Amino acid sequence: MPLVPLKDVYADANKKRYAIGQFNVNNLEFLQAVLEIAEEKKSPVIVAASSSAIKYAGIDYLVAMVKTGAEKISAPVALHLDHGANQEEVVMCVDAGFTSVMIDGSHGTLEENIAVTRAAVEYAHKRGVTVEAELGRLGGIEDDVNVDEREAFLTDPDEAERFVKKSRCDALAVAVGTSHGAYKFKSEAKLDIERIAVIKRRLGIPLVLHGASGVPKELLDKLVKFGGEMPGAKGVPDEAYQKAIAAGINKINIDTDLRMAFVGAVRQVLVEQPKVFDPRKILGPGREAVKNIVRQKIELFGSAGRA
Ligand code: TD4
Ligand code: CA
Ligand code: ZN
Repeated sequence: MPLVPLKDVYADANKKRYAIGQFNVNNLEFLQAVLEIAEEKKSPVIVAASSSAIKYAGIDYLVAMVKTGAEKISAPVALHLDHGANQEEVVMCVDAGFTSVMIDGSHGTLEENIAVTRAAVEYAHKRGVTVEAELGRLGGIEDDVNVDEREAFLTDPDEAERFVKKSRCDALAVAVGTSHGAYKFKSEAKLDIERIAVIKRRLGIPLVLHGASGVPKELLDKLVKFGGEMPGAKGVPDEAYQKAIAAGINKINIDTDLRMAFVGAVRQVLVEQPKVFDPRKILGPGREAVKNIVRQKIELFGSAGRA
């Protein structure tokens, strides 16, 4: 079917307490993997492109590719701008056919964040496009950090309430202890689940978990086995997804796990079959590996069978 506004699929997820996976894509292989599994699992999915994905692939290629793929399947697909940096990027993506955008004003003051988000909402809502905003700073909750330092980073429920009222964003990315990339926690993984629950009770809108990759041991082992190096990598454990969803998360962003799976499979071919130089025989196994991760996440997030 044609791309759907993210808002359309959020309503059901929010009501029935499950999460929709956001999977970041930069190329054909990742996109095909995500859409094939969305259809197989009858699950809504969010295909996301970051500013650097747009720079890498070109916005016209990305939009054409995602639209083509979405129209071939019956599961609903939203095309989402991940971490939009400014109004210019928001306008560019809305005009190009994205059905959801994130405006990330989390680095500015509360008032600045409200202002940039409000402007994005003005533009996007008129055109039927959903808006995600971010409040707080992503970063691991470490044991040696005192309460004040922690509060300065994590999303404050009072601020969140004021922020959403003023900005009128549709969904809010919250800082609850996760961070982007493969090195999320120095020791034990820790998420402030209670904070999610409090914010959800106050706002009621869909909440988003960024930096949510699990960095599973199998992926790490495979990468290392075939010459990769990721010492000390640590992600979000599977049980934490369930707890976060029960507390009110409706969108979970995954990029790192897909990258690790893809590169592990590609490395394996290159190491085990040095004579291969057909790119399809190198990238194909990468695509298969991405499919396996997307399948696992969709099952964990509870979105299977909701399409
Ligand atoms: O928003 N994201 C994905 C961010 C990826 C952007 O990277 P590039 O600028 O290099 O494209 C997440 O929250 C995913 O977090 P993860 O835990 O998968 O790293
Ligand atoms: Ca941010
Ligand atoms: Zn993110």
